[in-house]
Amino acid sequence: MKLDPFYLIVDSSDWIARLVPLGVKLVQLRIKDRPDTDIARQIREAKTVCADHGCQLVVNDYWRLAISEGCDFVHLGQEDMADADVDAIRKAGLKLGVSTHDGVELSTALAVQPEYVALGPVYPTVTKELKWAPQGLEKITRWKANIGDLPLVTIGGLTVERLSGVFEHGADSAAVITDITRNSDPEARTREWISATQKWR
Ligand code: TZP
Ligand code: MG
Repeated sequence: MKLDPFYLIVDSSDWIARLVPLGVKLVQLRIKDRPDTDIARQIREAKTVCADHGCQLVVNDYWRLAISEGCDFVHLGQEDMADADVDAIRKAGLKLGVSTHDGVELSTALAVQPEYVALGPVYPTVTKELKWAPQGLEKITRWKANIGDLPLVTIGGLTVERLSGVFEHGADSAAVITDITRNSDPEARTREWISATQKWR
């Protein structure tokens, strides 16, 4: 499968309603520590916006709700994978993306035949406390050599200015939180991402 080169990650359905209509084609709803009822409501809202705008919605962590709400793509970290019922996810027809940081995690990820593998953090990130040091650009090339045609998502500290670096090193898609959601003009920055990723689309 082919992934859009611009992978927006946000922490609410409000962000999705605000930015997806600008032309975002791949978005992850990544909400932490909210009651299931609230997550379910936000998934429904996000799903409607994404359907209206031809955008692929990926639900982070909450795979049971993703199934019950009729979504078609989930993203899981390594810890989530340990708890998740991958067979149930597959039986429900959902696609799966998995985070990786080292070779062992890559093997774990490849064992479930995911639709993409994510590698990060490429650069330092303020979004998440990670035990992993920044991975650097060369590791992108190694990861891509390992996974072949499987799409490689890169994440962590990415900005418009850093896009050429990740794509030239083998990334298929660049995921972003901070450079957009903490920008003084998130709409304008989203448009910059869309146009900057055009040549890898
Ligand atoms: N996993 C590795 S880095 C990261 C996640 C979820 C956050 C990346 O976000 P940002 O804000 O674009 O650095
Ligand atoms: Mg997770």
